Amino acid sequence: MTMQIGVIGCGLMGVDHIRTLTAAVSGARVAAVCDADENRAGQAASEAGSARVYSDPFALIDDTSVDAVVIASADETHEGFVLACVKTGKPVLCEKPLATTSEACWQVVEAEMLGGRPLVQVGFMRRFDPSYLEMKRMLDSGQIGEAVMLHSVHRNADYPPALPASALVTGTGVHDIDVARWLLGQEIVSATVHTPRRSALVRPDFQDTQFLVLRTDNGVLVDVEIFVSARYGYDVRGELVGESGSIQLQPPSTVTTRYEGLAGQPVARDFRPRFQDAYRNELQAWVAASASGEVCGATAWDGYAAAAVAEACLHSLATGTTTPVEVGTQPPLYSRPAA
Ligand code: ISE
Repeated sequence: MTMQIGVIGCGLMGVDHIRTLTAAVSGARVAAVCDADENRAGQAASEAGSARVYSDPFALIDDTSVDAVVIASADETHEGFVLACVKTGKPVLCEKPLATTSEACWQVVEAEMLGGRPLVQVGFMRRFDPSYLEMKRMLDSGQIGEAVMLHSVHRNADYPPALPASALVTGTGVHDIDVARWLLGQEIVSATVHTPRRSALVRPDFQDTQFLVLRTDNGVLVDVEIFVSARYGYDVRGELVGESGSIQLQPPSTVTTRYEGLAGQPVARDFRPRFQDAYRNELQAWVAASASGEVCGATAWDGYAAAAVAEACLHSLATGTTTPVEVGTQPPLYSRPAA
């Protein structure tokens, strides 16, 4: 069976998902696309060969020939669209964040509990990235002993001007928060945000950079540098330190070039090349799971827990204090082997 997919939001990420679903994912076809900007939606539809074009996202969700939905619209629209998908019983892959507040994420968790089954996967694509998966595999093998610290660097060349200051944490740092929870298999219990002096080169309306220090329930310390005006390119790094060794992510380039007195590797402008494999693996796994009535990857609960930590970071940033995080107990609906 070929799953008929509807994609809501035809910006950078929506179009990237349409291309990947069309060219590199088996068992799926993009059947419908939706964007408030009909021109943009029309162009995105042509990336899929042919697809129905909607400007009303709820009409796409209600389209009975659409089996499953990808949401890649603006962060603040996610909650309403995800809830509509859950109500109609359709599997949904929602780009991160699941919603902009933990309260809104919790509405999704409650809707799934009411329906009796999870339908939501959150687009934390690093869980499908070969280098992060290898890091997790090695940690789980016990080779470096128990984890002690996790260092994370998350830099963007620049940032869309329309995004609010809070999105540095709720939309960017939230990836590192999810990686920490997934990799370590622990909940984060407190967050402290430190801020260095402001660079004169960054947007005046927000604090860039930020340094998050998170503590897990098992005492592991996680630090995350967020820097979204790094200019030179997109750069994600990570090192996990264990009791008897460490595991470091490697940049995905396979060659080093020597040219005009310099040796080096290219640094891409944005996240798409770095996480190309992760996005493809994520979409393929989602299509396969949805076709068999299952879910994989990050659940709505994971989306909720990550949002709760992000909120604690925002509170710490505003108050200068260490802020506790209390996510409670994962509902039994979500008990399954972690993906
Ligand atoms: C951006 O907002 C994203 O959505 C990407 O997933 C992430 O990799 C990037 O660093 C974020 O800033």
